[in-house]
Amino acid sequence: MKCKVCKGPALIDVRRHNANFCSDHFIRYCREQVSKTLKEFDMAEPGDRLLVAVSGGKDSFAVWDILESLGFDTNGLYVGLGIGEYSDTSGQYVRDFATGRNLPLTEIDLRSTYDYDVPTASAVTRRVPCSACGLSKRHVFDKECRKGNFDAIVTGHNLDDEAAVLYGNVLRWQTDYLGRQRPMLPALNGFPKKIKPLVRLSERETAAYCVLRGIDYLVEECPMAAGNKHLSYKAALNLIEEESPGSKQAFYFGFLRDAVDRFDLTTSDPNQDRSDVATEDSPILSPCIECGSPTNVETCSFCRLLRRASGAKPVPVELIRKKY
Ligand code: Q46
Ligand code: ZN
Ligand code: ZN
Repeated sequence: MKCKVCKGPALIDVRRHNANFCSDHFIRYCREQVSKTLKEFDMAEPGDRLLVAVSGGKDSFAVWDILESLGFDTNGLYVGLGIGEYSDTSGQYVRDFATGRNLPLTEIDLRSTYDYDVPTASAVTRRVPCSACGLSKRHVFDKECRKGNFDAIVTGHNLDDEAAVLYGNVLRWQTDYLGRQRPMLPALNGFPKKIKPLVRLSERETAAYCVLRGIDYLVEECPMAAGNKHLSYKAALNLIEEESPGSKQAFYFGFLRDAVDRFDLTTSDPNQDRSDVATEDSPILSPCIECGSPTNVETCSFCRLLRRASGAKPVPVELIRKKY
């Protein structure tokens, strides 16, 4: 196996591009893919200040490292979710990464800032853990992005993540969600710009990138992810990809090219507060009466969650895991 670029011994194959790379050229390939994505979807320009949401896993470290290498002014943001040992360990990985590279890091811990954690919020609101978690993270991301006047909030979603979400949404024709599956959501109506620069890289590639860059990441998955439908969608797509390399990329990028514009970015249902994906065509947004975030209802969903979860008796992770 020879590197496509230098013809030296290759370390990794990227079957969907029919290419093999040595370590240096694989790292270069990953950075080029991100650079191409940033331009293609109008995500960021040189000099932009980017707030990178980091979890301790391979994807968020890879995107942070790549954006740094491309010369962006980055700041990490870690949200302590209070998911038992998993959160304690992931927080330590993030701190070590930031300190080791001398990168600025903002930490917001849900328990010490809002007096709740994800397992407790899930129990008291009867939301599945990932729904309570996603709502909390989105609120903190938006708030910190506005507060720090960053140009965009960056998340480490990769090609496998996006293809799996798309697969699930298509399987059930969740047209409300299909419209928001863009790798770049512009800043609108008081919401910051949101970007996913890793959508051209697979999960295997972000893991290999971290290994080759000597990045120590948390391999363990969040214990709340078990039973998450996306895992089975990923497994299904992996089978197809194995038989026909390039299928995931064709599926996701074909959707972005030919179909995403046919779906609305927002819902008109006032009971579903989807203001985080608001556009010019959205229902009128006004400040949440409690936190001031833009919303299409009186009190935003985060503040409604907060009312019920904040100060509630903490619920252990194990109890929630058994339930879902
Ligand atoms: S952290 Fe949160 Fe994920 Fe854990 S509870 Fe679900 S959403 S799985 S990215
Ligand atoms: Zn090479
Ligand atoms: Zn609010």
